[in-house]
Amino acid sequence: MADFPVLYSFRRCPYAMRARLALAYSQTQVELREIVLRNKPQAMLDVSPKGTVPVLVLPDGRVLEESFDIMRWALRQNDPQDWLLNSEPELQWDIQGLIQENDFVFKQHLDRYKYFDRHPERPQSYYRDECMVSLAKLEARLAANQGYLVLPRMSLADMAIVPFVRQFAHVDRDWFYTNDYPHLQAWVKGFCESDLFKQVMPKFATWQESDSSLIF
Ligand SMILES: N[C@@H](CCC(=O)N[C@@H](CS)C(=O)NCC(=O)O)C(=O)O
Repeated sequence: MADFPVLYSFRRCPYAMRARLALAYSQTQVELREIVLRNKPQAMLDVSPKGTVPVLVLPDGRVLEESFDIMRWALRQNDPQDWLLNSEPELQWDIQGLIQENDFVFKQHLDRYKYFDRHPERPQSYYRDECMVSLAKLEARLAANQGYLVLPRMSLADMAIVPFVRQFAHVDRDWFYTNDYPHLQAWVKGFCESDLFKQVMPKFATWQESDSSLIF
């Protein structure tokens, strides 16, 4: 299947999810290889020894091994609603800043909140409060931009970050949907109910080296 890019992915991983969202939105077809993190295929490690998903292998042999790079690559192929904000270049730094905070600050706290039993030095509520520092900033942005993060319309930032906030919401749904963050709740709910989200979340069978291709 040399003509299609190959995407190594793990269904529930929020990084892989954001890559699949951008690929689906841009209508870029790929050969999807669903992996198990505990048993990564050698074919993936051969092209990307760091061993994280997502990884996108392009037909010309280039390897993209950061989810944000995969998103940007996909949107450069086709971006019908200008998620890249090419029409507002001064806001592109804003997107970068939001994603940096998400990936390097919020994600650390999210992991501790989700797997609090592995971090017994503090109660779970402490890790949740740490998450809320980042989430309060998102709530303010969503309130100011009619339900979106950067402009009153969808952008790359929304799609790159909402899979992580969904994960946060699902740690304790009752708490999330009864807290004082109505815009955050509506944003996550709208995402979970969207056709695009459903499109990237079917149950993929795990890829075996001998498998025929699954085009996504
Ligand atoms: N900076 C990477 C992070 C990707 C990442 O950490 N993915 C996790 C899964 S959610 C992973 O593959 N972890 C390796 C492992 O658990 O063995 C990106 O943006 O693609």
